Order: sequence, then structure tokens, then C-alpha cells
Amino acid sequence: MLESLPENRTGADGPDAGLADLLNRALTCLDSLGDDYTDYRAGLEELQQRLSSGRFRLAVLGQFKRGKSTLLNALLGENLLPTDILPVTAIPTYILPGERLEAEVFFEAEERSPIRFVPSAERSLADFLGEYVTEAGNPNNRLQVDRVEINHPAPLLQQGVVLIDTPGIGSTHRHNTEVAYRILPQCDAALFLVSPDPPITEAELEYLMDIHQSLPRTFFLLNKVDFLDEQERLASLQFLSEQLCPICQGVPQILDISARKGLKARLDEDPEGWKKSGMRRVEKSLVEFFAHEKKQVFCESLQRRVHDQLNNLHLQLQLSLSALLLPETELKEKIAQFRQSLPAIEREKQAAEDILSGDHDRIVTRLNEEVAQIRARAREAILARLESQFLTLADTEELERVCRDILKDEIPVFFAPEMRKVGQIIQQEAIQLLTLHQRRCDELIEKVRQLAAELFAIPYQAPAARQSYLSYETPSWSSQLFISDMDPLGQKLSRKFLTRKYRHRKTVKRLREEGTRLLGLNVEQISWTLRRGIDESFRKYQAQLGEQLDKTIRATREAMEIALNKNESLASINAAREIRLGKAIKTLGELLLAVRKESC
Ligand SMILES: Nc1nc2c(ncn2[C@@H]2O[C@H](COP(=O)(O)OP(=O)(O)O)[C@@H](O)[C@H]2O)c(=O)[nH]1
Ligand SMILES: [Mg+2]
Repeated sequence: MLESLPENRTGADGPDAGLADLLNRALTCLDSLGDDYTDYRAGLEELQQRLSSGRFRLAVLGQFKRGKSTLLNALLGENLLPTDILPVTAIPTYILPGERLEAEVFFEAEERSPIRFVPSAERSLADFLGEYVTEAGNPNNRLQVDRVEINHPAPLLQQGVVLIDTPGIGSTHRHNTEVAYRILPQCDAALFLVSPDPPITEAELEYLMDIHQSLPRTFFLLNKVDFLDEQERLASLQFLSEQLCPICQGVPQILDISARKGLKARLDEDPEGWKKSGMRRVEKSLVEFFAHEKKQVFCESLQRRVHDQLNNLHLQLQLSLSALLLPETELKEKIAQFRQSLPAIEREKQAAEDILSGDHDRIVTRLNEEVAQIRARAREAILARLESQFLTLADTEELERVCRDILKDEIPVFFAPEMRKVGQIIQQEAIQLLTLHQRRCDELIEKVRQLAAELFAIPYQAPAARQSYLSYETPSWSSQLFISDMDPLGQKLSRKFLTRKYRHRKTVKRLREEGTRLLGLNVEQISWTLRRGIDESFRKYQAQLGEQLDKTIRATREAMEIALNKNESLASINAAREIRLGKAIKTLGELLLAVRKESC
């Protein structure tokens, strides 16, 4: 059922070549610092390896028991991954493209050799997996498995894709939740699965926020709709959409499916069942995504990781340098001071968000005022023309025809420039307000950095460019947005049942009402379209800028704590190390700027 496509890897000679070069330079820079910073080195090398493999990692994420493993089985076309009504998957399972089916189990202790398995008539792969990846076979991961890799010949994978089955969040097995969070930086995009039983929970929304921060692209699937009748299905979709809206900065696309029915259809080779299960749409969306968007998302995903790592490393080096000069008690004191300042920063962030919310309301009021004026102008321009026809045309059929033509011709001609004009007014105001908010957030981010810099006597340098690069986008529209046809039903009825004179009077009344209604509808279209644009942009700004601030605080705190651990060994550190650190800090600063400018 899956189309077979040639392997289309997201190679490093495309737009990612710049990132590969930056990573090389960062690693060379680390070389100059000797054996320290091994974690950072490992992290950068892992990114280098991910970039050169060009393999795109798509993870299935969600709460336990939402049907993640069943969904993957449906996509793979076989009952491969263990599924159950009890929490099952405890270990992340990577499904890679391969010529034949085989599996390898990797252990946490790197020196321990992986176990390879090729299925045979005696033992199936599902059976083997049960021993390592399930709570029943491997309770609390007592076998200390790190991950399982499966090679699989499924056509979907041949496009350079790795699918990842993850343990869900929220089960009584806490280590599963930890794994579900820890895996996020390993992924490039996600299929986020929920189901109506029970509806999406607080914990899932929280998890989704983390996913959203970590990954550039998420698909939403509502599974198990086979439980529901049509009305319940629509209500579930509506509810889920409302819950996801604030996190997704806009109305999310949700595909409703029955993974279980999809799997059955695949096993029975029943294309109609596959379609009915909703899985055909999922498959199609994925094939299209892999063909058109995967490369870009891959680059964005790695850019985020490279940026995060270099940023952390940069700060870490700076703090290491200043830690060289500080006695331990003083260093501890400074860390405590930094912590004490955080609640004040949080309050300022809240205040900035309150201002933004007030700005949002103001701009909506402005939109409503503009829309009211358009309504008045439309009546003056178009209804007045109808009124003059009512006075001059005696023939009812003729009047009907002329009025319809007027509305048909005039509506797009009148509303298109009005829409453009009000769109521009709103855009200008929004840009002004959002830029102010951006500045407030950038200042807060700077404050955090400055605070750390001052506390640790790091020479503070304001960034050359602003951190955030957001823009206001007016929603796209065309003149097809406008409705210019009247309902023909009234015309037919009156022709059939009424006398001539009475009909004429009735027709005038109806045309007046219909004309007013049509104009009202178009005004609503304008209002709704622009309102959606405002809401989305403001939401996006608030979420992304807040996220940047949180990230900065986290990174700064971590770096200080690492500096504290290092402080004990500082006695032997000499001036040469100081010089080397200084040089590395400068190089990394340049690389960081380059990563931010890198375009995917
Ligand atoms: N009714 C129904 N049950 C499903 C569907 N998908 C999965 N399930 C069942 O939900 C339970 C959990 O599925 P599983 O794939 O193990 O969930 P996971 O923990 O998210 O991987 C199993 O009993 C599945 O058979 C579906 O579309 N409809
Ligand atoms: Mg599972």
C-alpha cells in the first residue's frame, strides 16, 4: 500500500553543509582545550554524526496506552512491536531502513556488546523484543538496555527515515516517563498521539509543550476513534483542537484514526479498510512531508541542537574562566545570588506578558472599529445602488437579475481593496506592538546574561544582533474569500406562488434583506480572517519569546553549577589555560553568531 520511493537522505552537502562546517570548527576549538569538556565533545560529535547520516528521526510520542506501538505496526504492515492493554514499551526502539528484518539490543554500559537477532521459523522478532523492551520481560529495565534498533524493509523508511517507538509518559513506571522526556533531543519531528479515552490530560499538554520547544514539527493524531459515533468523533476533535490551540500557535491539523483497524486492514490486505481507518491519510501526509519538508525540518532541528550546545559551551567556558579566579566560598555565594534574582525576573516576564495581552485586546478593538467603518461604507456604496434600481425597474425578473449582477460584480471589487487596506493598518500596528514586546523579552534575556556576567566578573558584551527573529504575518487570502451569490431559493418560491404586484413588493424586500445579509457576511469574513492572524501572531510571540527566556535561564544555571564542580581542581590551573580558554571563548562566540545566521 505504501508507494515505494528511492532513498532520499537529508545529506550534508545541501543546506546543512554550513552546519557541518561550524561543528568541525567547534570541535577543533575544543581540541585546543585538551581533555576537558568531554560531554560537550561527545554531544557535538553525535550531532556531527547525525548530520552526516542524513537520517531523519520521527518519533511517536504520547501518553502510555494511546496506541503508539499499534500505530507503528500499522505503518510497518506487521505485528512487530509489542502492544498490550498494560504499559508495555519501556525502552526506545529505533526502526531503521534495512534490506531484511533484524534487531540489535544495545546496553547502557558501552563496553557490553550488543545482542543481534535475526528472526527465524523458531522465534519471531516480536517474541525476541518482548524479552527486552517490555515491562513484563524487562521490569524496571533491570537488563539495563539503552535502546533497541530494528532494521526493517518497509518502503516508508527507505526515504532516509528512522521511526522511534517510545515509552509513553504518565504510567506508574516513572522511568518510562523519564525516557519519554530524555528522548526529545534525539528526534527531529514527532507524531503526537492522543485518544478520546480519556481526553487529553494536563500531563500530556505539559509534555507537548516540551515537545514543541524541542522539535520543529509535530503531527497530531487522535487515535481509537472506532470507539465513537460521528457526533462524538466531531466533539472529540473539536475539544482536542481547542486544547492544542494555545500550544501550537494556531489551529492544529488533527488526523483522526483507528490504528488498530488500520493494522488489521494492512494484515488483511484490505485497501478500503486502510482508507476507512484514517491511516491512508496519515501515510499520505508522511510521504508528502518526507518528499517536501523533511530536509528543511531536519536542518532546523539540527540547527537548534547545535545552537543549544554551542551556547551552553560558550557560557560554560566563560564561567570556567571566571571560576579560575574565584575561591569556592565566593563562587557558592554568587550562585546563590543568581538564584535569588530569578523570582524577580519571572515577575518581569509576567508583567511583559500582561502588557502583550493588553496590546492584543487594543489591536482587536482597532480591528473592530475598522470593520464597522467598512460595513457602513459597503452599505453606502452597494446597497444605495440596489435602492436606486428598486425605484427605477418595474419588471420583477429584470430587477432580480440586475440586483444579482450588481452584487456579483461589486462585492469583490469593493471588498478586496478594503481588506487590503485594513490588513495593512492592522499589520503596521501589530508590528509596532510586537516589536516592543520582542524588545522587552530580549531585554529580559539580556538581563539574565548580564546578571551572570556581573556576578562572575565576565566581561559583558551585548550581542551584535537581536536574539529573536519573529515577524508578523498577515493571513493569506484571495478575492475568492468574498461571497457574492445570493440564495436563489427565494426567487423560485416567489415566482411560483405570488401575484405580480405583490411579488414585486416582496422581491424588493427580499433583495434588500439578502443584500444586507451578503454584505454582513463579507464583513465577517474580513473580520474573522484578520482576527485569526492577530491571535496567531500574538500567541506565537508570547510562546517563542517566553521559551527563549526559559532556555537562557536554564543554560546559565547549569553552566554555573558545572563551574562549581570544577572549582575544586583549580589550584593547579595555570595562566596558559587561562589564555587557551580566552581564545576558545572568542572562537565560540563567532561560531554562535554564524549558527544563528545559518538559514535552512
Ligand atoms: N479500540 C482501539 N484500540 C486500540 C487502537 N489502537 C491501539 N489500541 C489498543 O490500545 C492498547 C494500547 O496500545 P499500544 O499500541 O500498546 O499503546 P502504547 O502504549 O501507546 O504503545 C492496546 O490494547 C491496543 O490494542 C485503536 O485504534 N482502537
Ligand atoms: Mg508501546
